[in-house]
Amino acid sequence: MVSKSYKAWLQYEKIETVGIRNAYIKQLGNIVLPAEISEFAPAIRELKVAIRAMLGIEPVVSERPSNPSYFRIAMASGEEVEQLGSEGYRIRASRVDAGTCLTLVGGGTSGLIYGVFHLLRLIGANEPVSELDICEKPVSQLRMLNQWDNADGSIERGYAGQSIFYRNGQISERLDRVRDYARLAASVGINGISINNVNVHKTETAFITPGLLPEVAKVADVLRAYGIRLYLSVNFAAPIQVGGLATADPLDAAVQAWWQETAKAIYDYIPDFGGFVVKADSEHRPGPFTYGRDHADGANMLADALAPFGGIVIWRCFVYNCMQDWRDRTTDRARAAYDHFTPLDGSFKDNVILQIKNGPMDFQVREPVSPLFGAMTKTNQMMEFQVTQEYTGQQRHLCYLVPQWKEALDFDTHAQGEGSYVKRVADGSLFGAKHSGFAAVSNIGDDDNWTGHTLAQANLYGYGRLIWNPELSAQQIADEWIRQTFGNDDQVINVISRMLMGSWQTYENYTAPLGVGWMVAPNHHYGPDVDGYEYSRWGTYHFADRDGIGVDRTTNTGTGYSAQYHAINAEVYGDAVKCPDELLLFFHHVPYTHRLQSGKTVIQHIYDTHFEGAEQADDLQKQWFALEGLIDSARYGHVRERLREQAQHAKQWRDIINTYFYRKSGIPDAQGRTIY
Ligand code: GCW
Repeated sequence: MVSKSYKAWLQYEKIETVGIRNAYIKQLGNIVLPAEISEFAPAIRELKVAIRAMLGIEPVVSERPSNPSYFRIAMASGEEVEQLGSEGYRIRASRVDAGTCLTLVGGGTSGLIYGVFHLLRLIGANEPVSELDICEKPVSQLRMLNQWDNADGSIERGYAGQSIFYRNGQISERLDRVRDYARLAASVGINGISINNVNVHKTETAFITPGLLPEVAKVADVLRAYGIRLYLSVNFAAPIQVGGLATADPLDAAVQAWWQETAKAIYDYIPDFGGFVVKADSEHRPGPFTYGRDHADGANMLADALAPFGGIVIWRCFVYNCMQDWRDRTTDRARAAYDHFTPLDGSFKDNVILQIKNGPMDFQVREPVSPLFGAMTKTNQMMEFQVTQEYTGQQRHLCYLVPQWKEALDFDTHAQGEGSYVKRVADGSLFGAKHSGFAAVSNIGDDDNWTGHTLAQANLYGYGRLIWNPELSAQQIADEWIRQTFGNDDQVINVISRMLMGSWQTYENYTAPLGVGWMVAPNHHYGPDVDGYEYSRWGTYHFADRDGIGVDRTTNTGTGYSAQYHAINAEVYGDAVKCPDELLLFFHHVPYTHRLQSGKTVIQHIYDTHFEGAEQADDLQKQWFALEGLIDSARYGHVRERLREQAQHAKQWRDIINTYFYRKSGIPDAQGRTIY
């Protein structure tokens, strides 16, 4: 029996209200399908499964209508082919003789799949379909998930069990779970998955060799059925490690030839292979620097190998010095990606895309947008988000991240004057990029509910929906997800929606304040440790002492990072008076008595938000209690447990942070609350 947590947002609950159900039965009871579309195509199979479950009938499939009202499915023809593109679709209702014809036209097989899922979403929300007139296609081109899964079954930064792709050093023999993942992913428009960790270890380095390609190809087959292309993370030193060469120098002819042959072998097995994801010269991974070459040399060499087959190279910009000395006040990790990559603008091949993390550091609860967006006008770029909650509570805490991502996408870079939003870089329109889009580190594993915390399913869902169309609001996405996951009860929707929407702010309140970040325990990154990274080799500092806190990234007295933004933003960030409160300590080192725009001092803000955050976390539990009996007991009980842990852990955060800053600053809480 498949559990409700496993079904995630594809519940297909039976519609109990007879009137509503009958209206759907009338419209969808007869599926009219042209001979060119197989009844066994994933889109049609999905539709039938859902109709059976939600309407309790077996739909009649025929080539000509057999009912007065019917549901016609077709592939685009004529003008529509271009209008819709292969991923677009149209759903339209029109009057026919004695009834209504609902038509779904898919621009291609992917469009058909997306169209079916759209319609099912509407039915799940009990929306009427007899007046529909919808035309959709994705705003962004590449809509990827990055698995950080290892062949041994572990997942780097995974918080939901073991990998669904691998077991005991091998690609899983049973791929049903991968198929179900593909379904979930396709239902929100994902069209690419890189199936192995960007830190490519020994076994995975050999995925691109003929010995293992047949196994990889089986995964590709499963994904392909749902319109998803397979990508692999590759090891830049593969020519040495599996190719038997003495070097991996990108300008060496033998190395180039090796990658070309390798690409050819890959495409023999996987004709629609997406391409490579590369983490090079980053956190001890090999890369072109070893040979005195730059990142364009490295990326272009791989791009040349993939070009004949239409593949792309996704080159990550997470390159920084992770062994910084604390006495060196000029090296700034935040500056690194920009400093490394902007001089190379225009020198990358057109099948290279730079994958840039949303912020300049590393997926903290609050960071400014990476200044690389808007700084490279002649280079393909894509956004990298982290759906897995490495720094945002590791799926033990509730943290709905769509509002955070939205903020990044709505940021105005001013690269080409007002309105140069990050979302327009990511959709390729701002600089007319050939390739663009999104990637995100996935949050799933083999836990029954996929994501560890059942409510963390909303982040996976939300990621897909948001990048399909960045104009959707976080609220709208939350609402859709709740209806499909938990049904249409108003109270359930209101409560969960309120919980989700406030959860990012709540998490920020009781963790690192005012954009400073990094107050987590080193290595595993869970729980408070204010000085954990302050005294480690990783160069991620808050510089708190008895007088003040924050990192001076201004031009006059600091690292100069603020000047990596276009003038208007540089001016705001560079000025402690104008800088938005939530990012103050990211850009400035200030005394604890510095007054924020909110009117509070920095120290009082720290105390207030921490007391408030812990209360809000406690309140999340109480809100959830109201749902007892309104949702199934298994999911209710599981979430209740997670929220209980969160509430307790939030108190620990509160106390550790507050006592640290009280003892550092010597300034008491104006409200005299308990600080240890
Ligand atoms: O967020 C950090 C993680 C590493 C990760 C790295 C990266 C895959 O702590 O675990 O490595 O970023 O993005 O490459």
